[in-house]
Amino acid sequence: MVGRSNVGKSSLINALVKQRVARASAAPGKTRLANVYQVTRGTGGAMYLVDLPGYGFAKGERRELDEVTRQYFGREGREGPSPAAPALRAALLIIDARHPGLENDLEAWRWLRSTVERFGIVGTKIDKLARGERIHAMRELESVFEDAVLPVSAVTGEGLDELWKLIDRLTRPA
Ligand SMILES: Nc1nc2c(ncn2[C@@H]2O[C@H](COP(=O)(O)OP(=O)(O)OP(=O)(O)O)[C@@H](O)[C@H]2O)c(=O)[nH]1
Ligand SMILES: [Mg+2]
Repeated sequence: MVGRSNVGKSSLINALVKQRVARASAAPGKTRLANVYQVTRGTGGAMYLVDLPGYGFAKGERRELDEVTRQYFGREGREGPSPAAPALRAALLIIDARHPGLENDLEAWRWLRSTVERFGIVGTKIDKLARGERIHAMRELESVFEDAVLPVSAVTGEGLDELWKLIDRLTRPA
């Protein structure tokens, strides 16, 4: 899970596993380290959901992504915290559906595109948008990120089944 601070990455992990494992908070900058959660599901082997620190929180932050995230996905990340081989590390870029096209999200997207083989884009907090706003926001998101964007909400549970399917697709061995 990669995304701006306070966008709802930790909440999404909790919603996906239907448990409070990750610490979420109304104050940005809650997650400071890579938190790795091993998930065992009915079929298939174990997989790891990784909650990464958000970006855009610290003032004067010069890089588009924090060092933990860069190391996790970067070439230097081979000894990183996840037992998964780097080639099997997929990213989910989590965007606040209310704010398409923020500069730091775009920078993160560009960085992922050039670094991570597989990634998907998720528009979260979709519950905060009324029907009309939502259509507009999703269209905007898909045009900015040049790809399908999955609308989800950690609060209502909308889109979580589809998110699991996306995760399955991204983590399936080639
Ligand atoms: N309405 C709504 N609120 C949400 C949703 N997801 C998260 N939130 C709220 O957004 C705030 C931030 O959530 P976190 O999950 O801590 O965000 P984060 O991305 O992990 O933040 P950092 O750890 O700082 O990077 C909390 O107050 C959550 O309750 C959602 O889908 N809908
Ligand atoms: Mg967090």
